[in-house]
Amino acid sequence: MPDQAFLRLPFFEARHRSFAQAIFEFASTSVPGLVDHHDVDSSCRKLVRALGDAGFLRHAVIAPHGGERPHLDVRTLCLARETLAFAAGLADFAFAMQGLGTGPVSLFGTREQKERWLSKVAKGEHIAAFALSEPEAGSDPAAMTTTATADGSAHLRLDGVKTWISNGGIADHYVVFCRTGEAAGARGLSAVMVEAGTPGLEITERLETIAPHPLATLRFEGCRVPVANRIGGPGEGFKVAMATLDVFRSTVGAAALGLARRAFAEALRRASTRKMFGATLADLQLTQGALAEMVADIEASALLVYRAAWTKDQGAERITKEAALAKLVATEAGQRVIDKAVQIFGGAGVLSGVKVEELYREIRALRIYEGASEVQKIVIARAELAAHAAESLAAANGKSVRRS
Ligand code: COS
Repeated sequence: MPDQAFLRLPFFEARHRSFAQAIFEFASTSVPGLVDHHDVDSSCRKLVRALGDAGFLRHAVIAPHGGERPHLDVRTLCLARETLAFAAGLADFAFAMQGLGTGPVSLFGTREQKERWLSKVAKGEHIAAFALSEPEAGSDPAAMTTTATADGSAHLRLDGVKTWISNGGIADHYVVFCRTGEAAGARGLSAVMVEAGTPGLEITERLETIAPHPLATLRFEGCRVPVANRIGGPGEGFKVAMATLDVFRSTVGAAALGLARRAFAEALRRASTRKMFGATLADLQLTQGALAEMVADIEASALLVYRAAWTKDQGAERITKEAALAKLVATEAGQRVIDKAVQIFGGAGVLSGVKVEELYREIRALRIYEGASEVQKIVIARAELAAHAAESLAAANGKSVRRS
């Protein structure tokens, strides 16, 4: 579970500590029996149902529509992802997608939309998905070409292809981002909820990845949905997507942290018991150096992840830079930590079925999805350049500006 001493830091309240304890117990006792890497669809369905029955998905949506609180509590989301990822990447995935797949509704939905789509997700009765990426528009969603055009006054007609869609094929509904043409680029997109089974929505391909999760390519062809399914205003789709990612990007960092903590726990156990050169691996200074670097990476990641989460929970409207830093640092650090754990295991670390081998496959996609590391660097540098430009302008006008 998240480090006890860390949980006593002022980032957290008593409710976070009791939540961490409860989800750790769930992750240790219930999760292992629900994960079957050879049948990820059925595993995800079971995990979602179990997370819903245990009440944890109430934190993935807002109150009073099945959720626990009127706002998404990012610290709780991060604690859930960190703890579930420690147990199994697939359990983290099942939890995370319920939140990301309804994030636009929680943040921008009308009362009717919230009532319709949130409470079943909170109970684990419905599975949610977020469909932003396209074959030619991943890091640059403003370049998307899937269209939603008026079909009479009460309907939209969707045409195009979405890919890398988590829960694709098993989701009950998809938030689909489409070009509606109010303006060029980012200002001409809208978000639309499409329910599974709507004629014109087809799952064209299931995607097999190094760490198997349910992922698919979707095709929309004359797919007719009510205008009432649009989430946010026409032309606000990019803002809806980015504001949702502002909340969920730091939680990707938290998942990386959970995977890294698990790798470290495995490495500590291995280093303490493996005999080598008449001592244990842990007695060798090179091993100690690796362990120390792992701890430094883990603790730095934890601070950035929970700094971003805490800042959002204090009511900050945008935490774009903080979330980007949390995701960038924690996912890159997670990869390094897990790589070192594999090295400490030696040959046993690359055996199929060994936990560190599984972690090695699980961590890789986190440096790519929900904004690749390169995108996070762009976001961070842009924020700094904008702050610098504002300071320079203020100084030229004889004013001083304090950085937020
Ligand atoms: N919250 C609210 N609004 C936001 C926002 C946020 N976090 N981020 C940007 N916006 C708004 C901006 O204010 C701007 O609005 P105006 O035009 O009214 O000023 C608009 O959105 C466009 O913003 P920007 O100019 O920054 O857009 P860019 O196209 O330059 O964005 C990046 C560039 C790379 C930052 C963006 O495309 C991105 O995050 N890409 C990664 C997407 C991703 O995560 N893909 C993975 C698939 S999802 S699993």
